Amino acid sequence: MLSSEGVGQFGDPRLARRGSTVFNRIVATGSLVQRRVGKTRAGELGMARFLESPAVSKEEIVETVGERTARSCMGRRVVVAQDTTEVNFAGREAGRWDLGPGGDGKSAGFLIHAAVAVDIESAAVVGLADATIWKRSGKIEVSRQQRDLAEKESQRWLTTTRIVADLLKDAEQVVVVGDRENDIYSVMARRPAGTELIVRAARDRVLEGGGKLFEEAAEWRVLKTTGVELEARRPGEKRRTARLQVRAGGVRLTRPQTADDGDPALLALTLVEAREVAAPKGVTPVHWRLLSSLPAGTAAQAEEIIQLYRLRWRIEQVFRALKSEGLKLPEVQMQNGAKLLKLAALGLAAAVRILQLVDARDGSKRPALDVADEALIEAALVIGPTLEGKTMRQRNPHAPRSLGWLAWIVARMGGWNCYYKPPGPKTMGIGWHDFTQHAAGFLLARRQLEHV
Ligand SMILES: [Mn+2]
Repeated sequence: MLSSEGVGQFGDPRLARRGSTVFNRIVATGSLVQRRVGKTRAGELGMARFLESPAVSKEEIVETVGERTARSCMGRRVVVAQDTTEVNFAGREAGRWDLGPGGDGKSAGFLIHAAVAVDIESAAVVGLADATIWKRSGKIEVSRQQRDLAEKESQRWLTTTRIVADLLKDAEQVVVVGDRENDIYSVMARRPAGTELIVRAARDRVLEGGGKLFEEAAEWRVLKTTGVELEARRPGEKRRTARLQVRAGGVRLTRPQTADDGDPALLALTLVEAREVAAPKGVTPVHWRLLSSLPAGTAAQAEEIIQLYRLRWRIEQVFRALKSEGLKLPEVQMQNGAKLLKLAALGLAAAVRILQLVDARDGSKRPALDVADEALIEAALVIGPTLEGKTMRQRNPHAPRSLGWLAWIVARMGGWNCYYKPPGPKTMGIGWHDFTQHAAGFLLARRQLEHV
């Protein structure tokens, strides 16, 4: 089996093969619906058996994908964006669906906390580093219980940061980035060695000497005004360039009463404030207060922190590809909760893969090893030339072994004719599926020749 497309060993080569097939079919069809992914009755049953098998766990799927991401991150500077998202099946009762309650306490739902590695240089998604997928237990009614739950769920930020730090220890730099939910004193205070952090501040914390965090920055002078590209966050919205006033300085946060006594009484961090000026009518102006372990002694350093925080949009894009656009996880009809959570793990990995393929088609110079292992690349070196035509337009213009080169081959296999518009996610998905099948055939034949 091709290790690069495996989603786990599961202690059984047949399950490993089945998992790989299901994963590739999800990417190819852009769907999580059993009938579409399975295609035939046999395919449907294969998918059902895979998800039902007690030997298949969402943890092994996530770990397998995470190890691949770790290899791709070696020697690179990466932002690891982490965030929680809820998958909510509105209008369906939690009990009947064998799930826990969603955030509204009524409808069935579950949670995904994911960490996605993003290349700092190119803003490309490198891969899924880690994910925890779980359902809430019991009803959320009592306020005390709600608090406990909130605390338990906030633990994820710390646990995930530690897993990421260990997993990506061979990266040149790891900057863990989180939104306002990540503004938890204990999480910031216990930052693992070898990682940096950027967190959007949610709380107006008390500083050493009695001042307040938000007032502090307001008094600083503007270091520079800079344009920052903001992606569209919802359909109908346009990508725009925001003009941000940048202020920065060092702050010393005091430990809040809610924090653990074991945490340090003071925490020295950098605060960067980015405030949008001249925002267009109808949009909420950007106002970010970012706490970071990185220095911001110069305007350039402060701007770098803002640019790194901005890369967080890529995890939002992954969640959208899994939920609303693309794979449409909340529309899946699968009443077995355990199966559904495994499907969510496969879907999350597939959403990342689809984004990577779409990123790659723009002629990336990054290594093809980001999405495929050495065996697949060797197969591509043989398959590639057979897809080239006589005219210049029909020749692969990219350097062999680059991601752009591999994406060209995948697009051709997906039916792209080298002319007109660039291949879309559908073409890339189908192409990826067909390419891995051809490559598997090629590698099998080569192995047999070697053993003659
Ligand atoms: Mn969030």
